[in-house]
Amino acid sequence: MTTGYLYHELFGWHDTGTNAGLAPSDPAAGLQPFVHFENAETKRRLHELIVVSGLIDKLERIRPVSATEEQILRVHTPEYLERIKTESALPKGGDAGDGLSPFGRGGYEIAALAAGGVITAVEAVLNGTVDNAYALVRPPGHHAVASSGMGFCIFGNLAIAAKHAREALGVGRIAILDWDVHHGNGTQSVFYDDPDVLTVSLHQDNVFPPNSGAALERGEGEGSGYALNVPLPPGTGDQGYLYAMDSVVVPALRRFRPEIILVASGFDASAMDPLSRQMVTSTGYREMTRRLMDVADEVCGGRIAVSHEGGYSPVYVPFCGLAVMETLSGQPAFGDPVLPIVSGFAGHDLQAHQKQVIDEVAGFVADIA
Ligand code: 6DK
Ligand code: ZN
Repeated sequence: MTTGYLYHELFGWHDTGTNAGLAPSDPAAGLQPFVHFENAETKRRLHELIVVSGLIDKLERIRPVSATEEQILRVHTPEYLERIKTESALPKGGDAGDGLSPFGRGGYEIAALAAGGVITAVEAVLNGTVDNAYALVRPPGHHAVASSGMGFCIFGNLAIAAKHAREALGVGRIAILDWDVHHGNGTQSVFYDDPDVLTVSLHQDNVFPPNSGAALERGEGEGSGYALNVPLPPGTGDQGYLYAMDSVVVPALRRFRPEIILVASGFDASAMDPLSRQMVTSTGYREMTRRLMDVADEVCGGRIAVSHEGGYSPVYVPFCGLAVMETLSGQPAFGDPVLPIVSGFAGHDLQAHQKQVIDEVAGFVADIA
């Protein structure tokens, strides 16, 4: 088993500043400056754990190539691309659209490297250089829509890679699973009317974006039925997530039979995350990856390309990411010293109100042709 791994130091240099990703600091309102939640730490520490654990020696390092303007324009409008390039050339940079998504000078080049990194990882899987791949990119991408960034995202990294696979590499059907705790609204919007790209988002019910990702968002026109949303109640843990994998994700992938599975992998559903209220442990992420690999073996020759999204616990994101990469590469567990604490929390079992939501969405899987 060969697993590709992509990381670049420039991803750590994407500058989100000190407005915390909530609102600009405002002393009169009592809002103190605070480092943006989407800062380099979680991802840099994940990379460092990959190195220190020795897993790096078992992975095939992939070098990112920047996305071209043509590739970015398959998802974004020319006006938006120009605005990002213009703001990126300013001494203090700019914001991708909602005031939560700042970037420093040169942010365009880093965002283009992140999008290009996901393209590079997807190409490596498709051309058989590696069996599967993990792109540890930053900034994240799954909230970005055609004409704007939002929610810490500048370009829709996975959407751009999926479009590239479809339009330049001739791939037919693609499935995108998003297990970031926030709704993958941007990715979904790009393929909402497209029956050849199945999007499945597991997220905490109505966290971000506001009023986005309801179970009844199911695609439109020809794409009707090819968007699935599982809005999990707060407090959902390993067993709830695994039940969603077993009763929605895996059956949907079996019916859809994609040629490759892409994953928007945030670790903000973890029990340690400051921005959400879910309970997932590194064991949960390990098992979700295992189930995904099993169905990928069945339907698409094991082809999986993972793109990093959110996750805001500097302590826990590294162990969750390591668990995913160990599983992808078939390597034994290095160990997670936080696991005894988080798996000791009550509430990991599947609860009735969680099951009810998941079962409702499971009923939609039969509409996939
Ligand atoms: N906003 C992401 O993890 C980004 O999905 C998540 C962005 C969430 C912002 C949520 C939030 C507030 C809260 C209070 C007031 C205003 C805004 F894209 C990823 F990085 F992956 O808490
Ligand atoms: Zn998120």
